[in-house]
Amino acid sequence: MKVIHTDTIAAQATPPGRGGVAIVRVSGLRVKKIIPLLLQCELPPRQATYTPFYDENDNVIDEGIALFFPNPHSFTGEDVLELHGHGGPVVVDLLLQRILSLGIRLARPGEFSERAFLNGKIDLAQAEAIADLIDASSEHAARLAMRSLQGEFSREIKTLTEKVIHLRMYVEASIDFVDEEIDFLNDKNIVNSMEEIQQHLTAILQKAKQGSFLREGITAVIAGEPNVGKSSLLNCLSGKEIAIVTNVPGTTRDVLRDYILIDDMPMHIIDTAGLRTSDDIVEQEGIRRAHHEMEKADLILYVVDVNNYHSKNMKELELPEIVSSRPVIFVCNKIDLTNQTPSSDSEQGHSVVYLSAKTGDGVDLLKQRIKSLVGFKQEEQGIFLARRRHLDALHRAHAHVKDALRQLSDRKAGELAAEDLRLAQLALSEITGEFTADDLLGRIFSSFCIGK
Ligand SMILES: Nc1nc2c(ncn2[C@@H]2O[C@H](COP(=O)(O)OP(=O)(O)OP(=O)(O)O)[C@@H](O)[C@H]2O)c(=O)[nH]1
Ligand SMILES: [Mg+2]
Repeated sequence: MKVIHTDTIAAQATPPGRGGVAIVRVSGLRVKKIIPLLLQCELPPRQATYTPFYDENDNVIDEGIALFFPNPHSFTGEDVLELHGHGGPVVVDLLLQRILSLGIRLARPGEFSERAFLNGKIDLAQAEAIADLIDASSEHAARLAMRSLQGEFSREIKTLTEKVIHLRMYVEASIDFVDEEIDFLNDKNIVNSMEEIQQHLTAILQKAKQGSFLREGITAVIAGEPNVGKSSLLNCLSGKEIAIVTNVPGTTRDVLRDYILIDDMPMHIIDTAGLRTSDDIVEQEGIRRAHHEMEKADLILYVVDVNNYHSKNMKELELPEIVSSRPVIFVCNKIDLTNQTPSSDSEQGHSVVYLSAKTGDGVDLLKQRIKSLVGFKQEEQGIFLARRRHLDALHRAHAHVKDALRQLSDRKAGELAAEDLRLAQLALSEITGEFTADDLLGRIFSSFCIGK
């Protein structure tokens, strides 16, 4: 589907501020008209031309390289002009003002990518991969974003969607031709295909989940009683003196945050107020906030002082209820005081790491434990840098296929199974953007940078 946009858009594609080169990009129907006005020459397609850029009084604003990409062979699929000039904020502004005076408007964030999507140059997952590549916080994430941009994720989703469509057609045809005595409800092929699709979906979900850790990071909340060394652990993990550490119980009141990489896995770490009953109104608020953060956490690092811990059995620890409903690692801190060696164990079904936040001994073991607990693997083969919306769509597709199987095997309801397959197909096609609501598109592209 080719969408014709009547208005032509322009924006600086390079970051604002001073730099060697700045690029201004223009896309749309008016590009051909403004080239002679702006450059006083014609541009051959896709060839670099060194030329002055003129204002309305024939004064030279700047000079540099001009490139013309006639449609459809451009990023947006429209006529595109790129002007590479000097990277000074004032000169770029003058050039943009001149372009805007020629009946062109400033592009919204992500509008070039949105046009590329609407003109069928890239699908939605690829458009998102562009933003992810720009925003990548590690080499690993950047490589994965590039692979999605090249269409690897989309291809996998399309293959799966085709399998669903194929099966759906088969089921629907079987319903229509019941007279021909095709006993499709007992057709093993249908059930087998559904199970195969379900397995395929599970595998993709697994890879996508891995990728979503890489893209969005996990949130780990450090919690525990006062004075056990929570803030010391935050400082140690982040390598900065973020939190105040004192031997006064109840030092931390506010929620403190940092963002770190554990071998390329991004993690938001949050330090919280020590949990205890307190009459102090400020501390009470801090404890309330600590609970609030724990409720949202992907992982809780529950810190205990090893000196107290040893005298207790884990069962005797007075844990807040929330701790039992989240993945948790028990961090037995201050082993330097007991001369223990760092270790990583499982005790009564819980992950326990013995370390010293003061000396840093054992902190690497904690990092390894965090990675294995969230299922993070270093190898990137087959992982997709998925967004939450992709995971959500994959989960829905998975649930619909599961329902379809149930309709067929338990209730012998062929029509309902066909409907479930249709819903599974719809959920999958949201990922590549074949069926996506306009407001979702708006939300996705508005988070892009201007000029992209
Ligand atoms: N020897 C030793 N002391 C530690 C260790 N970790 C923390 N401490 C000390 O324990 C005291 C409390 O440390 P914090 O990091 O402030 O503890 P906290 O859990 O954040 O305490 P609150 O904010 O009051 O809840 C400080 O005196 C730290 O120096 C450790 O591994 N070994
Ligand atoms: Mg603290």
